[in-house]
Amino acid sequence: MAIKRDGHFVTFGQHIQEQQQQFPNASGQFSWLLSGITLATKMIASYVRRAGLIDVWGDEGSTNVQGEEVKKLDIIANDALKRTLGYRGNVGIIASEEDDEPRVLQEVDDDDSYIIMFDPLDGSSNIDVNVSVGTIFTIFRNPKDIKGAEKSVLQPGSAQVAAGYVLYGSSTVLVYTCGHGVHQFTLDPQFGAYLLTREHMKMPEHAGTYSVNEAYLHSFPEPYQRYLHWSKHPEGGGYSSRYVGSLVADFHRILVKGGIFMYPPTTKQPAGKLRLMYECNPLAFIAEQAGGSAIGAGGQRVLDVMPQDVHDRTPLVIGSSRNVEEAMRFINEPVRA
Ligand code: P6P
Repeated sequence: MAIKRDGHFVTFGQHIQEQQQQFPNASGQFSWLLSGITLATKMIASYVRRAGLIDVWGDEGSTNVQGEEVKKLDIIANDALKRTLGYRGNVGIIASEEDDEPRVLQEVDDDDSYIIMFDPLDGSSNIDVNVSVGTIFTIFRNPKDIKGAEKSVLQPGSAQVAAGYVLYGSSTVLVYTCGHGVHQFTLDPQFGAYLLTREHMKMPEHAGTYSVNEAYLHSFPEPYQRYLHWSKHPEGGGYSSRYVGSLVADFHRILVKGGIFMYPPTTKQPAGKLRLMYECNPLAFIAEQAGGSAIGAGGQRVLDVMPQDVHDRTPLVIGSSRNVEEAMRFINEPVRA
């Protein structure tokens, strides 16, 4: 149910203004920036909701820097975000998962300049079969003392000033944090506005659900296999399994209901499949703000990882704090023969 304050719905714009008050020296530029992202996601939602009626199914014909088939909707989403953010005077650098290199929009040298990174349409291969997809974004300050976009974007996740995602699911929901809690908005197609529907979200400390692609079980490192065996065993966790195969959908379920998601290293992708900057950092920021945890390679907190390249990948274990602790007890153990 949409939340009301003094009898009125709370829009995303209003909420950002309220949050703005937490940043005494903010100049209102930040909310202008976020409104550019929400505008783009409304455009993306309109295409996603008409897939099949308009020609947005299938491949565009090229492969991206990740070596993945580019879907028609990937291009539309990428263009919508770059177009709406391109006119926001305080965006210094844009980095998209779809593009080879970070794109310097403008050399903005005042303090209020930002870097925006995004995965414009995560899980886009699910579009053709009507499964939820998502947009993931993260915002950093653009450091004045570092020259060159390639270097400026290489910041640890702990330096994020905001992060969020939009899930194009049974409804279109936007979830974001700017370090003061996690808040959810639902797009009202009649108003064309995102209305506050959950505020100060807290992930349940524990839940009996795990989420992983078990097809790769035999290529996971042995401690992960041991955890998964325990998690489903009646004398172990006795957990059930849910796996959509669209990261934003799997994460959102865990944010609301608890549980654990993992994408371990595999033989094919020993560094993990998921992208550190565009996927894991934003979701880790949200998870921790909601009381959960997010762990990357070598048991390191995702938000502490120092990126080497904007397209770095990482293994990911994310979710309810006690579920992650349980898993890490197995994963941190020495490999057994
Ligand atoms: P797999 C989608 O391609 C994606 O990047 C994430 O949305 C999702 O969690 C993951 O890949 C699914 O990967 O190997 O299970 O198909």
